[in-house]
Amino acid sequence: MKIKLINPNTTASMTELMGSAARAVAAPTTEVVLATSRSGAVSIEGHYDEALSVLGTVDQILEGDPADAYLIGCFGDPGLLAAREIVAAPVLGIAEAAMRAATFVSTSFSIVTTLERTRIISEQLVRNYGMECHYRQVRATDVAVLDLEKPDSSARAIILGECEEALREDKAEAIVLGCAGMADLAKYLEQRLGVPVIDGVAAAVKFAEAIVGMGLRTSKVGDLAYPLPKQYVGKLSSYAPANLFPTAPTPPQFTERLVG
Ligand code: 2AL
Repeated sequence: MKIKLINPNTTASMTELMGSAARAVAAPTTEVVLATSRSGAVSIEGHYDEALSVLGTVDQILEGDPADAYLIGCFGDPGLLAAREIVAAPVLGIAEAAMRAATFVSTSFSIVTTLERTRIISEQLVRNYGMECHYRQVRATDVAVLDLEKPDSSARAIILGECEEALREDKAEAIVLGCAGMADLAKYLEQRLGVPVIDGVAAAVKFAEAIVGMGLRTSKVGDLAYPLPKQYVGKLSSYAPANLFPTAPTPPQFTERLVG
């Protein structure tokens, strides 16, 4: 099967890093295709970065050969539900995949993430995914996303220290890594901490293989139905649904329903 792993930030070296993590766990019969967004921020560290990343992800989903599943490789899962609307193939976000994996191997996990300002994004995801009773805390390290890539940065030591605090203070039983750029740290941390350390990229690959293997597709009834056909104006006019993908049937107008 073909899994397309999309990096919603525009830093190609980070895509390669997550690609290595994805391929390390993928089945021999799985082809992992990598895609880096061509538009938007070099790193995603806030709501604005996230919101503007979504079009780059949409472009990557709609371009090229169709895949059997799509992965959004950023821990905020930016645009996840929008992406699920526009294709029937399963779309997985790495944050959701990591948290769900953590619940299979622990009863309480903490998330170790990047900047303090991204804490709220992770906390909102915890609530959205119904994870409140499975998690202990979001721990921000104030490590910038792009610093994760710098060989001479202290990022690795800082993250290890924060994970140790999570075990000691939160009594966490597992660690969820809160950034795709941490994908290469999972094994390093696990060996030192002695608890499961979950990288969402690897988790998303394995869940995607399972979901595709079960023949499951995204429901096109209700919330995740294809978008309604309508006009889009201004800079986004080319993103009008009818130009790009199948559209949902237009709902009856209120007056039509009254009449009939
Ligand atoms: C991320 C991530 O996974 N990729 C990115 O650019 N920003 N997440 C984060 N918490 O900083």
